[in-house]
Amino acid sequence: MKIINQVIFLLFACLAGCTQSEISKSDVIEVKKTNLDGAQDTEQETLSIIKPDAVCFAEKINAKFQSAGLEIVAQKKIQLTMDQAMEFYKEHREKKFFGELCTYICSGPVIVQILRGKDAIAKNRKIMGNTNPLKAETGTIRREFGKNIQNNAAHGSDSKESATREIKLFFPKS
Ligand code: RTP
Ligand code: MG
Repeated sequence: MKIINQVIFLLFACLAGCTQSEISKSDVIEVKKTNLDGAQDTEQETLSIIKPDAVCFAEKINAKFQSAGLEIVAQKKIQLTMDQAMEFYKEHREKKFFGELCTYICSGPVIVQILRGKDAIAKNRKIMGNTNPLKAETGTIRREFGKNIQNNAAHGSDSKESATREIKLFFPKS
C-alpha cells in the first residue's frame, strides 16, 4: 500500500513539474499586441528578458524602459525548460559558459517581454548596459541590478534578425 501511495505521489509531482515549465501554461502577467501592425515605420520591436535574480526588480526595470520611451506591448512570467534555454541561446553553444548560461536562465521564473519604440533594439541595449555589470554605466539595468557577468539581470535582442527569432520563440502567433 505504501509503495502504491509513493508511486501516485511521484506521478503527481512529475505532472505538476511538467505543467509549470510549459510556456503555454505560463503565468501571463499582461499581453497586449505581439506584432508591429499599426506601428510607425520607424518603430521596432525587441525581446527583453528579466533574468531570474532580477524578477523582483521588474517594476523598477520596467520604469526604466517606459521612461526611455519603450512601450511594453507583451509580457509574461515563465519558467524555461533546459530545451527552451538551449534553443534560445543556441548561438552560444560552442562557448565554454553555455552550460552555466542555460542552467542559470532555468534557475527560476523569468519575465519575457516585447518592447516597442523608435530604435527599440539599440535603445534597449543602451538601457541594459555592458554585459558585465562592473563595466556597465551608472543608471543602467545591469549596473543597478546585475551581480556578475552571468547573473546580469537582463537580456536584449542584439539585431533585427535576433529580435524576430526571439519574439517568435516566446510569443508565437496563434
Ligand atoms: P544578452 O544576450 O543576455 O542580452 O547579453 P549580451 O548580448 O550582452 O552578451 P552575449 O555575448 O550575447 O552573452 C549572452 C549571455 O552570456 C553570459 N555570458 N557569460 N562567463 C562569461 O564570460 C560570459 N560571457 C557572457 C551573459 O549572461 C550574457 O548576458
Ligand atoms: Mg546577446
